[in-house]
Amino acid sequence: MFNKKTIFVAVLGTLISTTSVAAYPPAVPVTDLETFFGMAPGAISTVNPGAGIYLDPPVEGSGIKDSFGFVIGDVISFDYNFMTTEYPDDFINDYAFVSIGGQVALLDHVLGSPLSVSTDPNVLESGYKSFSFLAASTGVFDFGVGIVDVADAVGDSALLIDNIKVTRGSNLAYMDGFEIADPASIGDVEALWGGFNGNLPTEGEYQMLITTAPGMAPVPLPPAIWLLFSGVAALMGFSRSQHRAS
Ligand SMILES: [Ca+2]
Ligand SMILES: [Ca+2]
Repeated sequence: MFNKKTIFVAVLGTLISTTSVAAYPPAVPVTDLETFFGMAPGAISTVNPGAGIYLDPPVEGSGIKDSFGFVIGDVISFDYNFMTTEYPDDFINDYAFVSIGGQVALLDHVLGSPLSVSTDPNVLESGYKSFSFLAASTGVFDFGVGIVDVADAVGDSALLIDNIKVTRGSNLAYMDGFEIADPASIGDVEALWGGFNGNLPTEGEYQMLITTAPGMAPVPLPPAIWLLFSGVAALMGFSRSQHRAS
């Protein structure tokens, strides 16, 4: 669907750019997200981390999902980096969630992780972290990750995701690092080759970027940077025998 060889760089701070909106799908209403994940209406609001006067409703977002035959006790894990252009002092608490079999759980939020300034000074980020949860029953379930804007559709937030694994006992039962194919997605979701705001994939050469932006578009790096990233990837052992087809 997109050219995976294109190298991207962060524009979270300067997003809502006017030039690339048409090239990327926008975030979608929360009701569309709930349908996509097979959730009951209103499910995403049940994990809203806001409180008191700051309990603003989620308004729009994006997400990815995959499907797998789980056995009770399986451990699902992945790596994520929560990013936002919201100022924590404003208490606009955009949040990310996980979904398994239509059940929703909070992943992270603006006032959750300790956030630090990214390479883009307008972006705060958690840095790559690992998250895991247990499969509570046996069966084939969709599982996925999403992120939502609360209160309004400005002040965008995003997730980098990589290295989804399902571990059964000591065995790796499933793995998706987005090296081969893209997961099912809704809203503004991109497979990125290489780094984003200096964050390299935690597995392989590709990672997924999921945003709340109405057309937040990563922009290509100039060719010299492209080569630099290639070198870094090789040095860190991320090179592969072949890239995905464009
Ligand atoms: Ca927001
Ligand atoms: Ca990967």
